[in-house]
Amino acid sequence: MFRPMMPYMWATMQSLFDPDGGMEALGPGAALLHGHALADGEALLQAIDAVVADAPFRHMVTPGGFEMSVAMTNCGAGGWITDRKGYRYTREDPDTGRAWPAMPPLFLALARTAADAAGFPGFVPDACLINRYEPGTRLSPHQDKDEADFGHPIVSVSLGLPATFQFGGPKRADPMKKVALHHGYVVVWGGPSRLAHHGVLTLKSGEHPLAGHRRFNLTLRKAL
Ligand code: MD3
Ligand code: FE
Repeated sequence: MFRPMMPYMWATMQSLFDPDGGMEALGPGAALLHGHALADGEALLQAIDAVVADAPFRHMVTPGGFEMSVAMTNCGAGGWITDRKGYRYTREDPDTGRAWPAMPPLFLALARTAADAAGFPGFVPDACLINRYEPGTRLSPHQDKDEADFGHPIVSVSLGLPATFQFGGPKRADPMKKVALHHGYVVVWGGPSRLAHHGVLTLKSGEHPLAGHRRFNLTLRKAL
């Protein structure tokens, strides 16, 4: 009898057969590295817990006054925030008045190796936004334009429950493609894909062995 595999089992098997994870082009300058973060899954989740002990997750408010369904926090020299005044990077956490927690060395190393593999050598991020999704939450399509220099790529790391990610082109009306982002997947967005519109569809319920009913996403950026 055919028994469908859970997505994380498939990702685990892929990594066993192909420890480098295999690379798939999603668009010009955009590379999906299957399982690049798989071996570090538990350590990454522990590092997130340590950041959150110092800078708790919170639901930020958009300039238009809407509370975001995705909970966020940051680590690194800079952190991305939104409030009624707008979107921007700050050096202090507005909720605690302290500097954002330091970037864990594991985050730096992972961003560097992923960017190297995708053809953006020597990437050194100074900001990491940590997004937490629970079933029913989503991130509507947007562009990431708050960083000082779009010449640097963005490295994203997916952990926990899978999500359907959608991405288009530089214009809002450009057609969107969908791609499933599983635990351990890393995507590097550089070159012409850096200003692509993108979003995350409503998270479906489920249970991940390491992350429970949650999805986490790290976006590592050179923002300042
Ligand atoms: C394509 N995060 O934090 S990661 C964000 O899964 C964000 O939480 C999503 O969009 C998430 O801004 C998507 C993939 C991603 C991140 C940044 C990009 C794709 C991107 C920047 C430019 C183009
Ligand atoms: Fe984004």
